[in-house]
Amino acid sequence: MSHVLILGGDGYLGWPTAMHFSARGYDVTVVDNYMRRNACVEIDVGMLYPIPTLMERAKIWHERTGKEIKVLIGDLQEPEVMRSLFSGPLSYSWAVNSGFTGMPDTVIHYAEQPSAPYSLMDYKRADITITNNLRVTNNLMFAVRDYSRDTHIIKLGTMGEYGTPNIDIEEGWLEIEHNGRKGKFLFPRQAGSIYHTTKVMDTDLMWFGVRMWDLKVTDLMQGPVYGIETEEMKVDPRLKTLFNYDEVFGTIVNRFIVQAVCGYPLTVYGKGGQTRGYLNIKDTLQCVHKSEQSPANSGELRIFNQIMETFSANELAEKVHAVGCDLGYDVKINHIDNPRKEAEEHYYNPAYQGLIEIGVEPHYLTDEVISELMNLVAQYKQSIRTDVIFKGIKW
Ligand code: USQ
Repeated sequence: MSHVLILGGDGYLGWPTAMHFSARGYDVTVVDNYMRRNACVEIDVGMLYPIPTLMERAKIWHERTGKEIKVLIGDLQEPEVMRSLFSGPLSYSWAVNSGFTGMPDTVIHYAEQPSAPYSLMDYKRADITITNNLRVTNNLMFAVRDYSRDTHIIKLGTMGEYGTPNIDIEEGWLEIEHNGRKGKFLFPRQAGSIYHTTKVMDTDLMWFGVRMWDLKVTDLMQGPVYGIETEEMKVDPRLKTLFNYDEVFGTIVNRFIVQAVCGYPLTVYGKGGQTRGYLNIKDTLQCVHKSEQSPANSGELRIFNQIMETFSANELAEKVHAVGCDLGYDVKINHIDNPRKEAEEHYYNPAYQGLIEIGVEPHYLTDEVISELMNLVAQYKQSIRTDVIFKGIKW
């Protein structure tokens, strides 16, 4: 049985990924230190509904399906914790009884502080973001180098690494002709937050590891993800993924859906021409799974742009407005002063064929999908906290 190790297995994407692989017969281990949950408590932003602990979720999954997801609670910033996952017999008390044997075939790296606004709240949060994201990535690179070079690393990158350049965005690489000579280089990066900057640095670390030690790395440059439900969550409502709609950890589509349901005017930042590539959480799972099935070669940094369609903030607001009004909600659109420093009108033309070519079948943001999401969110309407929707964390 192929062994998949998921770093950051408690998160919005980590837990659905764990169930997705487990349902398909993989041997799955998840590791997390609850950084995201603890940060939500610390800055008091709440989530749409309460979520059982990772241990409890694995237990529910086992009761319902008979399948086992092994759970390790540990901080991957500690090199010894990371190394113990690859070095065979485990010496840590938290792992002793897990039956985990080491040497994953694939490791999926989500173990990062994922929020751009969090990374710019203040110096302390910038430091937490940089320290966590870079140390975990570096620890992973060295653990694989030292113990398990055949392990395929699937790392989550972000489209925000490219910024919004005035040229077409390629899938990771760009051929450049200069003074009559040609070379292939990483596409120029110009991140718009400290968080996004750590993702650029992650990419550079892994590219170094690929060049020096022939590591096998797939980098998935993902856009903002939306959605709640994946196939496996239908097994039991307690298996739903965590869902943020606050300014710090919520992303735009999920936020607009919640805002429409609770009657909060949609928070379009500035002129609203900011265009990004989006994807359904179901497609994140497909993309990761297809990448696992056709791994990068030894000595290859393979990069895919993980988006399925592009929208401006205005287009998203219009879509949510139209569906919300059809469902009887009083949806208003509000343009508020942009707390971020970003281009509000710009050229945006990214390539994103690579994942389709390896078999991903996209879900699109149709009116039906928006209406399903609104109906799901409406079940929790009473617990929506409007005080966390906009605080104006400035860049
Ligand atoms: N925006 C609004 N109103 C809102 C929230 C966002 O107009 O209420 C705008 C932002 O100004 C931005 C765009 O929508 O131009 C996307 O913002 P976001 O908060 O949905 O996403 P972002 O901060 O870029 O980060 C999210 C995830 C991050 C992931 C990234 C992919 O938090 O983990 O890496 O999306 S990407 O944006 O392609 O880099």
